[in-house]
Amino acid sequence: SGALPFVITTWMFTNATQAAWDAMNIRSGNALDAVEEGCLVCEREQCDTTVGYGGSPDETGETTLDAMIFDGDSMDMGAVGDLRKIKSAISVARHVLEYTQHSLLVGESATNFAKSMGFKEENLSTNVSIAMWSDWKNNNCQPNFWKNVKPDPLKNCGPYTPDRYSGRKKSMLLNNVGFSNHDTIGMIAIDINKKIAAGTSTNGAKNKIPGRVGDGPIPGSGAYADSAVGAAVETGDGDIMMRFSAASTIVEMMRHGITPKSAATKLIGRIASYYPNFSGAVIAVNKNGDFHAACHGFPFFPFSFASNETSGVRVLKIKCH
Ligand code: SD4
Repeated sequence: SGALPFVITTWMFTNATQAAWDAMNIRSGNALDAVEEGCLVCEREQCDTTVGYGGSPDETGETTLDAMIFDGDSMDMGAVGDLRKIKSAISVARHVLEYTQHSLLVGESATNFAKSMGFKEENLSTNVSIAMWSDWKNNNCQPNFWKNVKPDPLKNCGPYTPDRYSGRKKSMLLNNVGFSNHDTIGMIAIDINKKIAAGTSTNGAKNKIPGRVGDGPIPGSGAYADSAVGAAVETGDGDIMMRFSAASTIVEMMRHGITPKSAATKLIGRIASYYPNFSGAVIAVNKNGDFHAACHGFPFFPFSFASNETSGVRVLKIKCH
């Protein structure tokens, strides 16, 4: 910690972390460019199949994307939720930031906005996402996100296991540590001018009800940044985490002198006190580059970071409660 500039990213999305680092240090971009370029790598690589196209089909089989980018100097941001048929959600979010006075655009209207900005309309389904969906559908499992409707235990409705779907690259499985429905990329970058930016990108939750938007594009929930204080990002069960405004709560705690470690741990503990079975993780960073992660509901949480002190990208793992 303490070495700036600095990039930190949820999970073992090391190529994304490297791209963000290079954006600042080779291509002399700012923290915002770093977050966009880093998240774009995951959208292209379909990190864990939970970022980008071809993952998390909704009840109708469609993949939809959520993304946000947050500028901690200006407190300006842009986000898209339930974005359809456009692959690079983080760049559409950047366009919302750069070209509009809005913060969040959703659904088909967000698609139309993206098209008007020159983005290409594409089908986000792949053989893998269609296999995920038809497997769920054909096993006649009940929807996963309806209260009081449980899957039939006699049917093959168990948790999604990636190896059941051929065509999925081995490298895409590395990050699956018992947490296969929720792997947002959340990224924080601090550049040489001490500008802090944060962002998220995800295809949300598998078998979600159409129209569902997760925590990712919600300012103060999926990510929050304030260059005067620090930033936080989260990953996990967004439907639950959204109720706690985790990222902005952590930043406000740090503003009042609480350490990243204590802020992250307290927030995760508070969510767990209501939802003992939730899965999720947060990363908190202060403006000096001190960081800490906290997690719940799975054995451990890996994340990666890069600074002048790490030659290349380094991966850390913390144990969860
Ligand atoms: C969501 N939070 O839409 C996202 C998914 C996720 O880590 O975090 N994955 O619920």
